[in-house]
Order: sequence, then structure tokens, then C-alpha cells
Amino acid sequence: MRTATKLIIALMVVVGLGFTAGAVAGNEAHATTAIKADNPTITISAQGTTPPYMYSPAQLNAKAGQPITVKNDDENGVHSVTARDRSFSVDVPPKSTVTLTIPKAGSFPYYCTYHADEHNQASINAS
Ligand SMILES: [Cu+2]
Repeated sequence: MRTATKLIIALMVVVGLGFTAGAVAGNEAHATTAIKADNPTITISAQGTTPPYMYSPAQLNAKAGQPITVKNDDENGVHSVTARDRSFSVDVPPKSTVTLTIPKAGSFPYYCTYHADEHNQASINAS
């Protein structure tokens, strides 16, 4: 990807985070629209049971700095992957995929800012 394209995407992400998660420091969260086939992946899906929305897998292991693909299979709603401690946050529009990078090692329980009580418990363990 060209540097200019990366810069534009980075700016869009910073602006987007400013609107959706004011408490998140822009320089600590990274998201792009780039997709790599071998990334660890979180899939968000809507299901007709309780809870209505699922993060899968519920526990994801990754390396700090490694791109994580976040795929939203729900055609009707935007969801987010937002660290409880606000280390990172990314919005995932319906039927789309974004890339999330965890800035540091640690265990990060996360939730959805749009449906705080309607997803299963989930976390990313970054080493
Ligand atoms: Cu959600």
C-alpha cells in the first residue's frame, strides 16, 4: 500500500475514533482496511439466541503489534471491538472487515459500544 494511502486511512481512523470513542488516544489504536489472509481473526455474527451477537473466538491469542482481522458478518448492524480499558477501539460496519492492531502486550477484555450487554464476553490476549 502506498504511503499516501496509509496516511489517508490513518487520518480517517483518528477522526472516526474521535467521534465514537473520545477516551481512546488516537496514537494507541490502529485500524486499517487492509486484509491479510493469515491474520488471527475475530468474527462478529448475529444469531437468533441469547446473547444476540457473538464474538468468535471468545478468547483470541495474538502478538502485540500483529494485525488482527475483525470481520462483521451481521448485515444489519455496525459493531465495535473496544477494550474495556480503552487501549483500542475499532468500528466494523455491516458485512465488512477491518484490521485491528493491539498496541501492547496484555489481556484485554473488550465489548461493543453499540450493544454493551448484547454480546458474549470476549478478550484478546496479546503477548
Ligand atoms: Cu454490537
